[in-house]
Amino acid sequence: MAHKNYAAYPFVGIPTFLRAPMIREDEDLSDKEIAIGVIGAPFDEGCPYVPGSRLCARAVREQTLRFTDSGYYDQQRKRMYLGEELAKHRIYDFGDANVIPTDVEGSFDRITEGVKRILNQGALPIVLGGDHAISYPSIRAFDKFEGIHVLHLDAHTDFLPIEPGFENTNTHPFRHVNDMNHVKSLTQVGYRSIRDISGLDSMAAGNRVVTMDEFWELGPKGIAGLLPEGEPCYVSIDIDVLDASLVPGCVSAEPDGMLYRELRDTLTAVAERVEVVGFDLVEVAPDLDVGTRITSYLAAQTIVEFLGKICDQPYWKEKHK
Ligand SMILES: [Mn+2]
Repeated sequence: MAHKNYAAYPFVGIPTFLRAPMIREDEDLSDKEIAIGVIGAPFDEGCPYVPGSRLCARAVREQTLRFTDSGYYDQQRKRMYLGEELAKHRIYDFGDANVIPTDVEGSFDRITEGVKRILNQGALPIVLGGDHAISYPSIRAFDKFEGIHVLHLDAHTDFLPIEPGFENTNTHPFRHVNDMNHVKSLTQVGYRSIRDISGLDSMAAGNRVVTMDEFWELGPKGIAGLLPEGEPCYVSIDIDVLDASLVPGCVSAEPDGMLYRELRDTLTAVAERVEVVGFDLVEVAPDLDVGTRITSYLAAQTIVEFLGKICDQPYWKEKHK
């Protein structure tokens, strides 16, 4: 009689992303077929209030141990996703970029290098924050692309002006992104914080800023329709795009945000509309979370469902036969 695989229980084992094999820093990758590379960017010095998102990547990895090793079942579409990627072992966990406290620029350089290492394999990088400051070094890594579009899902626009000595907080990254030559457009969705006035600057800079009222008018497909069809796109997900009631483990949580299904359906529509070339998820602070770890769990589920939809697209299947 076959024995149950006890390692499948979430409290057993070393938490790499979906139990993917771990890649060492100096490892030769030439014999590996890597389609998806996960990297942690455990940096939270950009946080202006209560820190803690440096532990986001670790907590999200742990929550991914709750998913099965044969993919996930989509209740809307009544079928499995991610089965092939898991069965063929195409997902690898590249560990964490070496973040060193107070060495902001060095840490950012190592995040960029880590994302580039994944891109050099022709693989899709998934970057686990950290706070939102890490999207700057992550998106910077795509500079060899002819041009990418950036979709940013967040209650805030993170677009404060850059001043000497005040340029790398989690309220600055999209000001940097706005200035990158390889970034062809920036679309920011979910804007609603009444504390954040940087959205006005972003609009003035010509970016598309979508408030929650506009989100509800447009719907997920309408949001995806703001992006140019078939073009390469990087997606940055702040967990605070979800409503505050859903994300107790996020210090920047705001009311009047998305339901989970609204975020999921938006990401699905985006995966179907553009070619997703990478994404990040940031701002989960596990020590602030409740005992069920619901914020980390929602983050893990968001990533897993988005990845499943990306891997189901014709552009993906063509590239990874
Ligand atoms: Mn935010």
